[in-house]
Amino acid sequence: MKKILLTGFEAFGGEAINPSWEVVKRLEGHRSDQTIFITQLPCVFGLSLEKLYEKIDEIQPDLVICLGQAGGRASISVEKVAINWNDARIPDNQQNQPIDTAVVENAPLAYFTSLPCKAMVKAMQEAGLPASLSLSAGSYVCNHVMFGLLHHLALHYPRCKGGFIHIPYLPEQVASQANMPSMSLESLEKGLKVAIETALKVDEDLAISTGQIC
Ligand code: PCA
Repeated sequence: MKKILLTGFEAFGGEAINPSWEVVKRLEGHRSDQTIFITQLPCVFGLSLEKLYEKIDEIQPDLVICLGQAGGRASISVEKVAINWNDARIPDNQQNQPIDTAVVENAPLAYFTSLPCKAMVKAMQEAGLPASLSLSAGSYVCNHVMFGLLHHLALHYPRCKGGFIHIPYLPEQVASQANMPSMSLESLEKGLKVAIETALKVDEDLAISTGQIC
């Protein structure tokens, strides 16, 4: 029985919902060979990581995938890299706005995901869903959470795979905006199921090019 922890964020930046939490709620539950646990993270520097570490220590999962909204992106993007740098474009949900600070002092400058990211992207593409590899999770709360996750796993849970997936807006978030990409909850759910299955079964990532966004 594999234990999987999925996280989604609360809404931020003036939005009423966050698609990452909407889709994660649909994925919770037991299946024959796996249990998916979910938790919502606050869109707050520091506090988001405290909550994530608490859940990981409680559940002791085999796989952790954190999800977040990337408004403006058109595909489900599996993040390759997390950097040890906070640089907030807008204040978080508790009005913190760190500029040019480390996520974790005296830690590596960056981590690569331990997910088989190319295999996950390819599997979603083959299932007919727009998916790509992303080379930057930004420098806001999502990158902060991804970096903290990979540092925590490297130090305390080296056998647990972890990483981050950014997802587009939901259609209702962009209904009045011309030319803003979105993806339906049904497609997001389908894509993430494929991504999770692939993350569980593939240990060595594919040596192929899948198409990247920078
Ligand atoms: N997206 C933000 C933080 C929370 C979320 O869903 C980000 O990309 O940093």
